[in-house]
Amino acid sequence: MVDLTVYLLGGKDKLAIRVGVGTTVIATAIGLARMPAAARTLSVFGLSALATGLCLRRPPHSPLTTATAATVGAAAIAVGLSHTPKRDPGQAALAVFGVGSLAAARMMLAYRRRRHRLGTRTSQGSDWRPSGRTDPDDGFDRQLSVTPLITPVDQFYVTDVNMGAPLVDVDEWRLTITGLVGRPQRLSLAELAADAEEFDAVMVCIHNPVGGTRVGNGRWLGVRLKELLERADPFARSTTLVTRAIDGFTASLPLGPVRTGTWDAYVVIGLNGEPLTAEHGFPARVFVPGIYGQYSGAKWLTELELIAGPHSDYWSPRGWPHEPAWVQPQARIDAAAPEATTDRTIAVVGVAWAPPHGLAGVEVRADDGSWQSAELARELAPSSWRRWRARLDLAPGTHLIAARAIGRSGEVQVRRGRPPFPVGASGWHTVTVRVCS
Ligand SMILES: Nc1nc2c(c(=O)[nH]1)N[C@H]1C(S)=C(S)[C@@H](COP(=O)(O)O)O[C@H]1N2
Ligand SMILES: [Mo]
Repeated sequence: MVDLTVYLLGGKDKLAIRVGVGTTVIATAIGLARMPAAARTLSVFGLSALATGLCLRRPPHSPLTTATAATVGAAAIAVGLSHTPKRDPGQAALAVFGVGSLAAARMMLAYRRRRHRLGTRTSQGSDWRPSGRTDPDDGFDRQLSVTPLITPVDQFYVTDVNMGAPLVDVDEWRLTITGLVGRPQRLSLAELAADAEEFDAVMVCIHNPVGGTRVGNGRWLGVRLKELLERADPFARSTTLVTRAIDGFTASLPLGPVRTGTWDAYVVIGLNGEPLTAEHGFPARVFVPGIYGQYSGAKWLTELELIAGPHSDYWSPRGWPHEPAWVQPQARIDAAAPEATTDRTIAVVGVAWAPPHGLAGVEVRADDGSWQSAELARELAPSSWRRWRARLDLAPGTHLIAARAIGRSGEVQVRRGRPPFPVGASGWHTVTVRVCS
């Protein structure tokens, strides 16, 4: 179902859900209008109470949602009370007043959190700003600006289980390291920022179809998990690191490779020279370059817990394998068009990635022709994507162009197509071009 939705909607999933909810509300309203009056009152009351409860639940969302929820809730209670047989106007007023003040308090809290989110100040009151450049040079010129080397934050895909990003009050927020540790930690954003370093890496959603856009190349600012965990002095018997987020999402990683640094794992606090945005997990998230986002990228992080034995994560009861899935080498074609000079020469450009060890090469071919090496732009980091370009001289007619990536460990992107479930999509990305005679 999810694969099909992603395939049909691309990055518009949240919009589609909103439209779906809107349609359901209208359909429900029509249905209610045709019900007998008594049943209608009861249903309106029940549904409104349900909607209000859902809107007011944690994690906190926007003040607008809260205000709407409160209004609907108060109206529902008023309607409910005015239809009770022995109605007492005093009681009704009291109930509406009660709901109103609860909602007002809740709304003020949401406003406060929003204010904190918009400010980028840490609890120490000092501004911090990642130092690195965000427009690195890979040697390819603007001609390749079809796909920026570093994905701008507003173009970076967003995938999570929430309709809106949770808002976090950074003054109150702490990252705790708990469980089987000798020295539990409570770290503020400023404390994390003190030890953060920048790194370039591609983040991929396991739902990304071949050629899809649920992948972004970021310049991240993060603290190595290896160092954070050392501060907490983990007990020898701890085997699993559970990462927990404010929305109830969890992802666990085997502790061994994270502790030794075999896996390059980070607690990330910045993206592209700025603090994380709410959508991308402000104030902090986990990221292990090379492992798909759902297994390694908990946003709105609150806790790192060390335990002995396995842990059932957010995705486990939903049928996904327990083991973290690794991103396979993949090449994406972003444009294939005749060069300005001759119509027979097709310029093919794209990006390719093979985190965490890096790309060895990208190859392209037309139809069943032989593979030809593409020119690779300079590598920012092994986990970063690389832009590539190739030229194909083609006879007039329609051609199918394919690209494949080859990883440093020798693995070649395979032809056999596979849907994203359960370990990520595979297959070659292909595009069709027409060469005029
Ligand atoms: N707290 C939380 N973290 C989460 C998720 C989520 O639903 N909740 N989704 C994960 C998934 S499936 C992916 S692919 C990445 C996406 O990160 P992005 O939205 O910043 O691109 O976040 C991961 N982290
Ligand atoms: Mo994902």
